[in-house]
Amino acid sequence: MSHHYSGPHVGFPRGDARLDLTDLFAFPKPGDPGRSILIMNAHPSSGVNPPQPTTTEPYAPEAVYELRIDTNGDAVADIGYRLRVSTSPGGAQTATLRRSEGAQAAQMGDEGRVIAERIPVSTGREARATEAGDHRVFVGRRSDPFFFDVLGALHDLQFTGADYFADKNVHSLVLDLPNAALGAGPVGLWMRVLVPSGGAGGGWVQVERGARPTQTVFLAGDARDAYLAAEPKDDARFVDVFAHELAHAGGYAPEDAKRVARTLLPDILKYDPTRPASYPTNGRLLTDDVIDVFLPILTNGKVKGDKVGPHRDLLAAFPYVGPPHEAR
Ligand SMILES: [Ca+2]
Ligand SMILES: [Ca+2]
Repeated sequence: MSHHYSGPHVGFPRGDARLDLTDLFAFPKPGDPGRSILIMNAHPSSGVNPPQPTTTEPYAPEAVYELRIDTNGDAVADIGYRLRVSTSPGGAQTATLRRSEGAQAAQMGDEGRVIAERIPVSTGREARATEAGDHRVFVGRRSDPFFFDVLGALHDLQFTGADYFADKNVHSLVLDLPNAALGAGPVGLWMRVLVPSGGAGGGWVQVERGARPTQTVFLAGDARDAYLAAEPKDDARFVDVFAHELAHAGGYAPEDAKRVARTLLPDILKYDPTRPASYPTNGRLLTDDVIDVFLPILTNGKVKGDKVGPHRDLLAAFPYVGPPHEAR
């Protein structure tokens, strides 16, 4: 992740851009330190390989898009915000957001207490917020806040500073919620997508997950499907996969590669709502230059950054992500 980066190499989950998670953001609400903003982005508006727009349908109606929260540091989710979307005959989508807790949150499923329903899935410039008790919710198409010279990355990290995402869109779930809804202390966050297993007994399979940007650069090989289906608590088994790529890309010695790989796993975004956000130490702001954090790690210091900085269409208030671009 960003799964944007993996797209050129390995494509979308099941070949379906709607199932692709791109980026996760978590930061204290500006001007209100008792609340937090969580943003889960999915379904990029454009694929890189082949370079063409993706489907105009925002979300897959059969899928569960979930923001997962670990409140006690064991890398097992204790809270899940579960988004399901339905499509009307006219093509417009509405969403239902549920909150699962405890043992239910640790399992795969779409159950949970309804936080908000009939949320209009926005596709235009206006961002209509849905008020739901002490939560405020937005679902819909927005300007993609991610910034990265993707084509430079594909040309052996020869960066020109061309921001591939400057005119791209994505689909955002934005939550404005009280810190108390996250538990009593620091949390671990990640995202996942479930789809029906199709088996006789019903049930679900996990086809996508992630938290930190830039993880799936490590997953060009056979481990990708296993990684996307896995739970963070089991991520130690991917240390060797990550280390192999670090040794290759950064020239790390084997033990150094393993040491660095362990800093990238489990794939969880740590967030303490009582402290300012700054990736990679605490949460992630929309303006954090995660690529410039990552490139020196990947290359063992040889490449410092991609010469691209944050977008200027971000909003100072809810939903914080900018209005969608007309051109897709
Ligand atoms: Ca837990
Ligand atoms: Ca950058």
